[in-house]
Amino acid sequence: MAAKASPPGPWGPVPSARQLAWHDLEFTGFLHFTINTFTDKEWGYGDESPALFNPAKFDADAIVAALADAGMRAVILTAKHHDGFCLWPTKTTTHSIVQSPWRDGKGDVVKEIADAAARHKLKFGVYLSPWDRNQATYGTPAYIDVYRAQLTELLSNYGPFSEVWHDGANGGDGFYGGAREKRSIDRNTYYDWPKTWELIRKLQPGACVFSDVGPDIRWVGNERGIAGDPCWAAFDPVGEDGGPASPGNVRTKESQTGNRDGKHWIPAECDVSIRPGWFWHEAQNARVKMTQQLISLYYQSTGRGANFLLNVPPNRDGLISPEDAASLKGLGAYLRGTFAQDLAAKAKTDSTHVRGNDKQFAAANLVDGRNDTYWATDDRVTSADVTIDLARPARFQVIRLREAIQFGQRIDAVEIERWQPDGWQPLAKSTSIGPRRLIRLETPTIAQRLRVRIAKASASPALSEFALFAEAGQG
Ligand code: FUL
Ligand code: CA
Repeated sequence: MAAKASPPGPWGPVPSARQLAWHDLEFTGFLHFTINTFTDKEWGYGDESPALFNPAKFDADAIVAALADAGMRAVILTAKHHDGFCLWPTKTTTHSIVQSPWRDGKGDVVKEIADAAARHKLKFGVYLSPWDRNQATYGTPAYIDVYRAQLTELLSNYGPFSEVWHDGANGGDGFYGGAREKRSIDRNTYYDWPKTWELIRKLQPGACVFSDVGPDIRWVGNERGIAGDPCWAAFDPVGEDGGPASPGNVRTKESQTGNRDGKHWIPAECDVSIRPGWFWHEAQNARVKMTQQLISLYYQSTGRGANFLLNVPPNRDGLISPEDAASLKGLGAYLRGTFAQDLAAKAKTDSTHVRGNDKQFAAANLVDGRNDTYWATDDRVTSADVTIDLARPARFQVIRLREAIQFGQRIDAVEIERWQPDGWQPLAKSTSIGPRRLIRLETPTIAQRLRVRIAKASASPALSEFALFAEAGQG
C-alpha cells in the first residue's frame, strides 16, 4: 500500500475559513426593499414619510422560498439604503419601520427575513448603506458612531451572519435632518473602515465583509453580474488615482479580473438585478430577465469562480412579483436538472507525475466532488496530465473543475481533450479555476476518455474536482 503523500506547500494567498465557507455558497439572493418600493425611486432623498411603508401581504417565507427554489444558498437584505429608512426597530433613529403603519409599527423586516432564511437553510446577510441622506449628522464624526451602533444592533440580534455588505456610493445631496444640502466626505478617511471591520469581526467572526476593497470579498467592478475571464481570487486594490483604495475609490478594471500575483485572497462577488432597477417598479414588470439570461449570467459569474449575487426586489405587496418568480423557477429547475448527476463520479483517473507517484491516491481523490480530497503532483512539477476514463461513453455539455484552494490558486491554464479513434483532440480551454470553473460547451459532446492537461501552473497543481454534466432543458 502506498504511503499517503504529504500536502502541497501553500503558494500565494490562501482563503480563510470564513472565505472557504462563502465560496461554497456560490449563489446568493439580494433583496432591495424599502420605502423606495413605494415611491418608485432608486435613491430616496431621505425625507420620505415612514407612513408610506406598508407592504400589506409581506410574506418572508414566500420570498425566501422563491430564492431557495432558484438554487440560492444565502440572502442579503437592504437593512438600510441611502435614504436612511431602517427596516428594523432601531434605537438609533426614529426614521424606521416603527413609524410605519405596517404591523402597527411593531414589525421587523430584518427579523422576518432572517428567521425565514434559517427555516429554509439559507445563510443571511445585510446591506447597511454607509451613505445616509436622512441623518442630520451625516458628514460629521457623530454619524460614524450611529453607523456602528446600527451595525451592532443588527449583528447582535439576528442570529449568525454569513456576509456584511457595504457599497461605495458616498455623499451628495440629501435631506440631512432638514438641511437639504450637498455634503461631501473623504472616501479614504471619513468612515475609518478598519475600525468598523474590527467591530464586525468581534460580533460575527464567521461573516465575510464585502466592499470595493474587501477585506473578505470584493465587488466585481460592474453591476452586470459578469466576472472577468480570467477571474483571480487574489486582489490588491488600488485607488482610482493609483494611491490607496477604499470603498467608492477603486480601479474597477482590475476588480473584474483580480491580480494574478496579488497578495490578498479577496474573491469577487457579481451583483446584478433581475430587473433594470434595484428596487421594484411597476413599469419594469415587462423587463424582468428571462430564465435563459439568468443561466448565462450564472455561467459568467459562478462559472468563473466568483459568487453570483442576484437581486430580486419584492413589490409593494411585500412579495416577489409573478414575472420574477417565473424566471427564478426556470433557473432552479435548470440548475437542479443539470447539476444533479456527475457523469464522471465513478470514473478512473490515471496520471503522470502524481504526488509521490501514488496513482491510487490520484484516482480516489479527484472525481469525488470533495475539496478536502484532491489530485496533486509532486512539488517540482508544474505541468501534468490526468486522464479520466468513464468506462463507457457519456454525453455531456458542462465540465466542472475545482482547485484545492486551501493551498492557493495555483493553476494558470488548462486544456481538456477527448480521446478519438485517431488520438487526443482538443475540446475546451480555460485559464483561472480557483474554487470553480464551469465550461459550457457549445453542443453536447460524447466521450469515454478525457484528458486534463495542466498547461501552465505557478506552483504544483492541486485539483479537487473533475465533473461532467448533461444540460437540462431551459424551460
Ligand atoms: C449601489 C447603490 O447606489 C445602488 O442603489 C444599489 O444598492 C447597488 C447594489 O449598490 O452602490
Ligand atoms: Ca476531490
